[in-house]
Amino acid sequence: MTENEKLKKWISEIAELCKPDNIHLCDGSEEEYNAMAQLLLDNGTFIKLNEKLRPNSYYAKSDPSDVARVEDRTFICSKIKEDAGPTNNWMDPGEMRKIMLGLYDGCMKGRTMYVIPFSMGPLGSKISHIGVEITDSPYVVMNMKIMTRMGKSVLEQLGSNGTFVECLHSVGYPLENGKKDVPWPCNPTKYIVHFPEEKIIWSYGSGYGGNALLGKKCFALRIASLMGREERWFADHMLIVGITNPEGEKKYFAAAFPSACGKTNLAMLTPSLPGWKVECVGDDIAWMKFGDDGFLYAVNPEAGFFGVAPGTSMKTNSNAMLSVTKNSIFTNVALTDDGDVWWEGMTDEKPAHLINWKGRDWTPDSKEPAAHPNARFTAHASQCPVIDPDWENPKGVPISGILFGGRRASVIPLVHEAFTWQHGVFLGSIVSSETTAAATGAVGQVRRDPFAMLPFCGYNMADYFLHWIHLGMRADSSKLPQIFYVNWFRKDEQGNFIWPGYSENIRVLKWIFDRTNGKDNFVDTAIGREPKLDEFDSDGLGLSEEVLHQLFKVEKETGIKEVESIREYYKQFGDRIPKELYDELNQLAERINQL
Ligand code: O2Y
Ligand code: MN
Repeated sequence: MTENEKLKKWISEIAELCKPDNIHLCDGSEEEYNAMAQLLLDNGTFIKLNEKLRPNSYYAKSDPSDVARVEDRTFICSKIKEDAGPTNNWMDPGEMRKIMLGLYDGCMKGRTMYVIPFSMGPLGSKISHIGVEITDSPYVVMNMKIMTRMGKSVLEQLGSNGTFVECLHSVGYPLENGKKDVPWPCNPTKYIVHFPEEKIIWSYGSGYGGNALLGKKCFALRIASLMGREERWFADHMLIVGITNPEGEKKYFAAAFPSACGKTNLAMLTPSLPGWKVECVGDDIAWMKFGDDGFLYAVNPEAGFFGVAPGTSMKTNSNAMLSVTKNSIFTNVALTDDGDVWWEGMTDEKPAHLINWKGRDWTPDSKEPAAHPNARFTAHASQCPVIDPDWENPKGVPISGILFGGRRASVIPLVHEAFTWQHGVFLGSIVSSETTAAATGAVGQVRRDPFAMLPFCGYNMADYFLHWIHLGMRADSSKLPQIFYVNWFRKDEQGNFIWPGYSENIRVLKWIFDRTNGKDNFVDTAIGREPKLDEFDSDGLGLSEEVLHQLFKVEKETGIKEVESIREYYKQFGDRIPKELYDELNQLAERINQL
């Protein structure tokens, strides 16, 4: 079993509460993975994909009620409500404990309880941390095998007295008195709960994605953000890329974007400019700690991609497509007649017939989509053709620049740089994006998503801003990453995108890269440093002078409105917003008024 005292005790406590028929301690072996797959095939959860077309890969469709993270059921149960802040759901920890213990009582009857020891980050790295997820879902075990380093090696690392984050998960579908299982067990009652003081995660009722793979959003962001505040490091919703210029110089960058802004596409970018190379360290989460040399180092705590499938194609992200050619799990995509997968946007031509994610016949004339908009692929990072050679370096990779971004049709230019770290934290705090058809609610509404962390910060977002300011103050400013803000989505008056995006984004990265070498390729504007137009590489794009100006335009009228909107948004945090951010806002207002 395990020699770890804390783990032994916890396993027996949870077994007593959840009352499973069996307990299985996961060793992380291929045999175990295959055995789980067989269980899921036997249960009708999985269909094996055509071995010739998609070797060693599986297809699952979830219950139609269990298709995405449930933000309204996600809670930060700190002792004091204000510590969770106005942007998190909160409940008293004692009250929540009572509810959850009631739900967990006997919830694994008739099932096996799987114990998954996992490491977020390369095993043994000073930046990494260990968790143990207890779950009654073999689908979760298989996804955790791809998304984390898990099993025997982690138990060895834990030893007899190592510590770990407790992550408890149940689909909430006990099989009592001979009740038959269903392909996607789940429960209409769902709770995704975090106890920040104890650093414990309790999840109930969902088998999907971030609700169930507790190493990802729950641990690597919500709980890790708390750990980072205590231990002076950053847990952030950021991709990490290595960029090499034609002269062979390599630098690493981290970038935070709200959803539907092409994060995975940027993480695996195929540059249009000759001689430039982009390599992927991670596509979703970065843990960043200061090294003994004073520089900031990042690791990707994950070992795989849980990427959104619709919209991914050989044109938009060939490296993601090539990452999922084998050994992958697909959830809520559509099934082709020859036993492969398909989703909207995958090919120009739509297949004549499919089985859609609801298990119904589908043709191009169908009214409902083939794949659910949040359909996912799970694939190991090592399968990515442009995975960075240092993606598992226990030291992490040194970060030269941090990018924030969002989807804005106007107001925000293609790229600007913060004047200082503090100004950069201000830019992170005001990240905003316009809603797309993929999100619920009205299309085109501006939503603030500070640091792209709104659903993922384990404590009061205003205190999180202060944490970023404090770590910057403590650091050697000459060694801090420079901070940038990008917007690929600016539109003209007719509503057409004026920047080509995708592979051409390397042109923006090139300017950023040169800035981190101190190149004098910028002009100061009211909002930050922007490219000197003759120093920005737009050769061959065929953009008119007018369009180029429009890409970088900062206007007084819209700028004043933006300042007002930021003031309004800051109000919800009351006096917890750091004074430094109001200083930045007031200075911005002054500069804009002088336009
Ligand atoms: O719906 C889910 O559970 C997946 S959400 C997700 C998955 C991978 C990367 N990012 C996200 C996100 O919501 O930011
Ligand atoms: Mn994400």
